[in-house]
Amino acid sequence: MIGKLIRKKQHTTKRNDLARRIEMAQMESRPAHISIIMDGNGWWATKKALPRVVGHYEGMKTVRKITKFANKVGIKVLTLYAFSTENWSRPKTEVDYLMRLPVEFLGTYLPELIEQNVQVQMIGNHDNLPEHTKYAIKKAVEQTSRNNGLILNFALNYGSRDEIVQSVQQIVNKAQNGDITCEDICEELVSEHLMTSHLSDPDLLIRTSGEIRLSNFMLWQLAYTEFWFTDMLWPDFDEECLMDAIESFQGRNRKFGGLS
Ligand code: V07
Repeated sequence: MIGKLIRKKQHTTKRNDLARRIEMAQMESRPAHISIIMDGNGWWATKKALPRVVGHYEGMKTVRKITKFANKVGIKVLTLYAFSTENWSRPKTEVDYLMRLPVEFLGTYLPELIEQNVQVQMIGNHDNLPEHTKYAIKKAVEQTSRNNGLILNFALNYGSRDEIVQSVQQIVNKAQNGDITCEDICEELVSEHLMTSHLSDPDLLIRTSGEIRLSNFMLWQLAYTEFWFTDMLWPDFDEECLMDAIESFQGRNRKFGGLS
């Protein structure tokens, strides 16, 4: 009985603490755009002697939790690295499972996203995705296109070098057609030809699972971004972890504010 009361008290304290942290964070400039490399899902499952796909499923539930929370904190854009161009080299059964997750996620949570005024967007090359994946995404993008809350931007079959190559091809094409000259090519023009042309660059990048690298993710866009790495595996990542990252970002920004 006493144990139960203590646990209840701890739970309430934690919730109040988080509410206080959100309030504090909202008093300072928040990162408008957060990007996350959601790593450690397979390892999370393997550690528990479960099939890797169980980790992916749990990771999907974390996506829901973090989206809801980011929206509540007032983040404008959340870009999530869901599937890289390199992920095709995984076993076929795992790739097939991963390609079902957008369908599963949107089948379950699309009504909730609509209710929360979230706008679903996508970056990556979608030509070679399975039809069921493409259909689910197209529907979600269409049905949320008039929402003006958080932009939930999934990077799916995305590779940054691939994106830069595509941008260069488009620019050269315009130059050959005489639409632009060599002198017109500048940083803004390159940015305008990336898949993120309509978005601001990320202010904060988070990578879970202890890996300290970018793995071909938003190489151009991350030029001035603050990085935050954690050993936490993505299925265990929660609201408090995101607040830790946001507070760390605000702490770093404060220092720059003092100097400028
Ligand atoms: C995937 C769960 C999260 C951890 C990373 C790997 C596994 C959500 C989506 C998704 C994608 C597009 C969309 C709606 C949902 C997803 C893949 C993998 C391929 F419109 N989670 N998640 N897609 N994982």
